[in-house]
Amino acid sequence: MHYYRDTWMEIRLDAISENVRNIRRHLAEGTELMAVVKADGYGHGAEETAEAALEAGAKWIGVAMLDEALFLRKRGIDAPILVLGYCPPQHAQVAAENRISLTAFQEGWLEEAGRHLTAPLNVHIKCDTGMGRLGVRTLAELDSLLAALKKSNWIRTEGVFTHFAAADTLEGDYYQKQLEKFQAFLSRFPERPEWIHASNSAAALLHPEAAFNLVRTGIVMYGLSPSEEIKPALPFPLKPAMSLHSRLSHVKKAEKGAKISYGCTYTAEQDEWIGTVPIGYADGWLRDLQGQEVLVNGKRAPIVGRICMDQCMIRLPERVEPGTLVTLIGRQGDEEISADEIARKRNTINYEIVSTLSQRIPRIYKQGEKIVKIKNSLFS
Ligand code: PMH
Repeated sequence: MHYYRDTWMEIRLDAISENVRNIRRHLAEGTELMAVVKADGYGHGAEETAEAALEAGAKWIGVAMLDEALFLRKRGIDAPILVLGYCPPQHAQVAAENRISLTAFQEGWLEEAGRHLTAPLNVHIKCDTGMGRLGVRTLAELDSLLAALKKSNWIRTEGVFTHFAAADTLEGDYYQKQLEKFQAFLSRFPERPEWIHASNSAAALLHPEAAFNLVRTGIVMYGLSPSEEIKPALPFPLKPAMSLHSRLSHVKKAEKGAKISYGCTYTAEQDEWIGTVPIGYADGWLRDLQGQEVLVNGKRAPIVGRICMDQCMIRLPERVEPGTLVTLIGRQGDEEISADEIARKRNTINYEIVSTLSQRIPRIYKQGEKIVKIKNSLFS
């Protein structure tokens, strides 16, 4: 696989493996790990991330939708997969045929899914203990769901789960409330399903003792903290897997007073060296990153003027050669620009930064310094 543009993302698969091994070491004996690889592995590549996580000991794969699960099956991933989000019941048979487990929380859904099934389907019951997104909300609702499940011919209750809304804060009251509510839901099961899970990354790392027999970790697998607040409380150092790079396509001297980019929002205050970087908002390098710094020869250089669709301009500390490496996320020498720094600049969270870098950016997969795979979605 080739790519011909001077902008690329590097994904360190060995970093993902190391993060997964560290999480597993931290978990209580008997707690397994579900690698959450929805949204193309938070932008890192679902297939590659799933493979690295499974090799490092993950038992389950978690995705948001059936299409993502089917993609992984097509790519030969054989591990158990759970669709964490809603799947329309008329597609239950497709899930069953591909040994994909679905999330269930409505009686009507069970009835409708049952009408489409001609093979066994595994479901995990979702309890809403305070996230307010999906799930049964009362014990009575759960009781009637369990009664409906008992009558179903093809549907087997393989798991039960909930999702925490505020595990990524140091103040643990809401987490505790949700945990207690989940315990109450669990007590209604005449027989405990095989898999019981609640924890996301933050809960898995901060409360490993309450992890039941499965945790669903996404962000820490990729080497990023669930929040800035809990970063200092994390039990081991995380290794960010993703870095983002480019090369200067043009270097010029802008005379004092020269304007840069659409809208002429930047004016050179003196004679300045300006470099052009071939990455823009259509790559997910959005316009609100104007002013953000990038790394050139180990030094910080700010983005000046508006970010265009495919390019942006930076003010260089000195004249450098066209073709010089530009690091937008990652390390050069002693300087580092983290996904957290980009998130702060954009007033958002690191999850959003890594998962919205567009598929137009080629992905270079590495084990250590060795390139093991190149993916360019424009050609696949
Ligand atoms: N389980 C469910 C149901 C999720 O929705 C997510 C992440 C995870 C586990 C993993 O969380 P982590 O990455 O913090 O470990 N879901 C989302 C979301 O919907 N928006 O941001 C993260």
